[in-house]
Amino acid sequence: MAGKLSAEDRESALKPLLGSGWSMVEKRDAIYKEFLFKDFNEAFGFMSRTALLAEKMDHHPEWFNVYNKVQVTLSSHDVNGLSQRDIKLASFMDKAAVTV
Ligand code: HBI
Repeated sequence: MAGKLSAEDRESALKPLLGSGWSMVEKRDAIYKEFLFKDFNEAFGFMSRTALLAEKMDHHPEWFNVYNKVQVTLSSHDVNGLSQRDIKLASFMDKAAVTV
């Protein structure tokens, strides 16, 4: 499985995510985003679709949900930092969040 994001990856793939609401987590090589939905039904639909991809990827988010809010942290535990898997999952989540 590929390793931690290279400097080039961070410039080309991570930077656009940081420009679309994701932010770096303090003291961790991880990214964080808070998603807000109309209600719980939409939030859970987003989580359900994400969960299916996460399971298929064998790569899972760290997330917290209360009602219409989903707080997400992504990092690759096996490389102790960000990998392309996190980029893929974050990009999917951004799309899934607007197609509930
Ligand atoms: N999810 N975010 C994340 N990082 C991992 O390293 C990871 C995972 N889900 C499952 C998984 N690894 C398995 O390959 C085992 O390492 C648990």
